[in-house]
Amino acid sequence: MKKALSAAAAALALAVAATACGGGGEGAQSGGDDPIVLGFSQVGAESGWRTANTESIKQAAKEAGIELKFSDAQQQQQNQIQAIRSFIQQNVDVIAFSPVVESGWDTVLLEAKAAGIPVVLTDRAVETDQKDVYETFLGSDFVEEGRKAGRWLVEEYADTDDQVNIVELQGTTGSAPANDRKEGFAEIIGEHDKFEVVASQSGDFTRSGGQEVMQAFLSSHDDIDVLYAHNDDMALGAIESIEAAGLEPGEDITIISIDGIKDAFRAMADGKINLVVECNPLIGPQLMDLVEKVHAGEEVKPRITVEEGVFTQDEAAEALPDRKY
Ligand code: GZL
Repeated sequence: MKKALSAAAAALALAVAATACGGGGEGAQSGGDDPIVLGFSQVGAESGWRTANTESIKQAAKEAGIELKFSDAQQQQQNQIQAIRSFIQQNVDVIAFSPVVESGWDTVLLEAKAAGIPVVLTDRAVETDQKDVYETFLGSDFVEEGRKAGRWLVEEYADTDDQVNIVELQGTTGSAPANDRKEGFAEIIGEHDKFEVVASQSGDFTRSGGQEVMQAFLSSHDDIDVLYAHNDDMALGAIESIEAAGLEPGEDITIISIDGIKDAFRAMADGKINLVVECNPLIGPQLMDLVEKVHAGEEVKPRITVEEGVFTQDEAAEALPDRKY
């Protein structure tokens, strides 16, 4: 009897499960098993970091069974705003994006809020006075990344009282990483009079931008001691200009960079970059976890930062084989 009963119970359980799984396809509202639909607006494809970030997001969505609608804004805010509006029209379940610049998002964020679609910020933050227009921010502490760069430089030049002339390759004008990395670095070196930023200009986070702006720096300054680049791609572009000028990158000009892509580790191992401050792009799994929680109406922390380190030249060769981006 017991055996027969358990077989009937199993059959009933199976029938219920099948119904739940079938869900009638009415979508998430019916509690059915339809995949979460995530609209994601990406900054662009400007750097090695961005490529790795995109790959991490696409792979994580696939593994999580989340339907990803992905849009590449080619570093134009207007394209991101249009993509977000399109996601709203498609009535996606969640919207996530990395805002190319900090300001100018209030209107479209209020539109998403009015449509009842939760928004998750990743990688870069926005400036807004509006309340509750996004659920959480997942990304790095860019001010701290700038401080890490500054602290290493102060230590590296502790034994000299000579003037230290610094040129700075800034990231995309108006972007959170450019603003914050500049702020954090200035906060630390500003405590020591010997450090002077003699030139600072945006290279837009690209290799070509870094090469062009560094060329201009070299043509107007013949006493550059340090290059502080807000990302590896600009540092790698700048190295080409430094070598073209007959100078030794990493020797004649100390180079500090941020991100930690493989090419930067290779350059460090070759003695051409002196320090890399890591900025972790592999946040896809954490993002999908947040998307699921937000979709389920669960509480999430207002800000989630990612773990990242600092790598000196003598650590580069050993670390390179384990680098994932
Ligand atoms: C940082 C990210 C920056 C990277 C650049 O989280 O927004 O944008 O440092 C990328 O390489 O272009």
